[in-house]
Amino acid sequence: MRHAVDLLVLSVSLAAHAGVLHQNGPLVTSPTGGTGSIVGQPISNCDGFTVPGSTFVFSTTGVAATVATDTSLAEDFEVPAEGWDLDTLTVYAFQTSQTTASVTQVRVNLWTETPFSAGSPGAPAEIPQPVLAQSLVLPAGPGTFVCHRQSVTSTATLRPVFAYTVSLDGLPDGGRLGPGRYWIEWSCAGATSPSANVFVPLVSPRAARASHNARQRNALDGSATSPRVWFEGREGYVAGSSEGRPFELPFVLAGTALTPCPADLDGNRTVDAGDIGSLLLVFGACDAGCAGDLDGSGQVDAGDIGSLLLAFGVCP
Ligand SMILES: [Ca+2]
Ligand SMILES: [Ca+2]
Ligand SMILES: [Ca+2]
Repeated sequence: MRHAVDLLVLSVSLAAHAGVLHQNGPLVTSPTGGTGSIVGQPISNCDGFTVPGSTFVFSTTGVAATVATDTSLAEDFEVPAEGWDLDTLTVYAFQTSQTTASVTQVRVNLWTETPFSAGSPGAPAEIPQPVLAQSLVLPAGPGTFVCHRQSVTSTATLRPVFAYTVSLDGLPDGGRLGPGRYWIEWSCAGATSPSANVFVPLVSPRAARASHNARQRNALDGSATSPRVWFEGREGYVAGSSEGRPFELPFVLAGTALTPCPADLDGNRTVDAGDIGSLLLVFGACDAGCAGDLDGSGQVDAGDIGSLLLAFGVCP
């Protein structure tokens, strides 16, 4: 019984640190703006965009991220110095004419460089590869209604967007990421009728985020049969006449922001015998604050072994 109580206390103290790590939104432009049959419901209106040289207003309700058509999306995020332990990814999606949550599966991958592929505009000499050779194939879960996605001016269109939250524990090292810039890639599978296409709405209002740079894996010319390549998404892009404009995609990363763990000398987030070995290798005088001088005495000695033993176990 005593043991069970201790475990409960442990899980509570861990849960206290878990939470939203990155919020790449927003999406809802009016929490109660729906009219007609969706009166009072939250809506997400597109930001209109007039294509240069014309009067046509581009209104991007969503961009494709469909397993069946081999299309996907990627967005970037920055992990700070101590690193993160990712738990979940939440993405937002709708399917044409679907009124209930219809996405069944989310496929996820991770990149440590901007996604490019052979044939991408501006592709580097060495084409980067995703972290996983095969994307994670994850059940989409029940889906939660978020808002209705609509054109610039409509407030009564039924195009319900649902949030889907999937586990990232299948990423290498259980989703633990060191500091740096990453890209998360995702694609969805859902109902096949009336169309298998799954769309992801854009961050709205657009001005809520700077540095728009979402990437799409799709056909450069928009044709269903053309090769899929990575490129920067541009709404209103018309080859030869309009460069269009980049955009952002909403997503949420949740998990734990890792805290400093100075006794973890080899950086595996556990203080163990390996760290004692690392400490013995640097035994002796050193500059204050050197790795291994855990008590800041200006030398690595028995006192630091004591400090290390006190920190033994999984880093917080
Ligand atoms: Ca971005
Ligand atoms: Ca260690
Ligand atoms: Ca010391």
